[in-house]
Amino acid sequence: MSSTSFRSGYVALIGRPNAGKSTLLNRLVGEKIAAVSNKPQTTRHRIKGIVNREGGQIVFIDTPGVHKPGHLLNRRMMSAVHDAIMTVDLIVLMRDSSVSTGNGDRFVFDLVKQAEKPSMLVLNKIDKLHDKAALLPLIENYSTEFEFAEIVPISALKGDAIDNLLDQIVKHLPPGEPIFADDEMTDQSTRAIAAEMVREKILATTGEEIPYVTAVVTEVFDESEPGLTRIFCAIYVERSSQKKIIIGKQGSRIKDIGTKARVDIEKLLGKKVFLKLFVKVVEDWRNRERDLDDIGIHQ
Ligand SMILES: Nc1nc2c(ncn2[C@@H]2O[C@H](COP(=O)(O)OP(=O)(O)OP(=O)(O)O)[C@@H](O)[C@H]2O)c(=O)[nH]1
Ligand SMILES: [Mg+2]
Repeated sequence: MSSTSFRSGYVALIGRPNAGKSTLLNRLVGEKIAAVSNKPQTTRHRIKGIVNREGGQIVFIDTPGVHKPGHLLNRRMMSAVHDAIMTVDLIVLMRDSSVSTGNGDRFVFDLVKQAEKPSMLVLNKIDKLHDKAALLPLIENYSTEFEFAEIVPISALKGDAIDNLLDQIVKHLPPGEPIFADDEMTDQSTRAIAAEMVREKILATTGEEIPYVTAVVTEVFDESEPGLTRIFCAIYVERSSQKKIIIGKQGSRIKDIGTKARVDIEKLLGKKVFLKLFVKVVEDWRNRERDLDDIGIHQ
């Protein structure tokens, strides 16, 4: 492959919460680097994932799902979306094809339209459709309003049509050299991914308000002992009643969260992990600049 035909660039994954953006990112990168859950607003900051193909390098930017911001946390999440849209070469608008259109869709769509950049529409979760003909009205609806460079139906979960998606994306990137070395996978530190894995298990094992009032920070990441990484993570909640829920009866829930998160972190590091979790009550952290900075959700 001559260097002139090589293509490279940044691609933003944009969409409503739960569209499957982080599921796709993990699949493309081939490692679990982003938290995934069936609760909306799982992703809180931009996560880069680098994918190398024969003819190009794609730097994906996973973003928080587009929603109406309430707390300062949510405002920062939405500015992460705007910043991503501004800086990329190509926008991938991702939509859950198994749910019907709502007002939120309109809002995401307008964001993409206003960017005036090459954009692709990815219709995800086709594995949930009994009849693929259900895609047709969606395709028709979207394509009358905007000239998408491509419309690609996929299943991020099952891995259907992913190769084709990557081919289509590379085609729409500008010619250029690789941006990152070919052994680089993400911009996320292992300590940040460890915290996200813990948060993912909290999202999976709790309901109601807990997912939204919880943040996780890795406070100790000690690799001094060969073959064993010691990780201490602080779980932030806003009230002591929420702390009780996270801990569970005789510590059963926090133990379960720790065991499950440890499995994922060990897989990522390829090493044994000692994981210690503790819960901190930090009132109103979602509205405080300092706490958000500490948690790694930057402006
Ligand atoms: N059946 C099916 N489920 C999927 C597919 N892709 C993602 N999901 C599920 O959809 C839910 C949301 O997935 P995420 O990847 O966390 O969605 P997201 O768009 O990153 O969500 P936010 O971070 O909240 O914006 C999870 O339960 C996934 O397992 C798919 O192709 N098929
Ligand atoms: Mg996500």
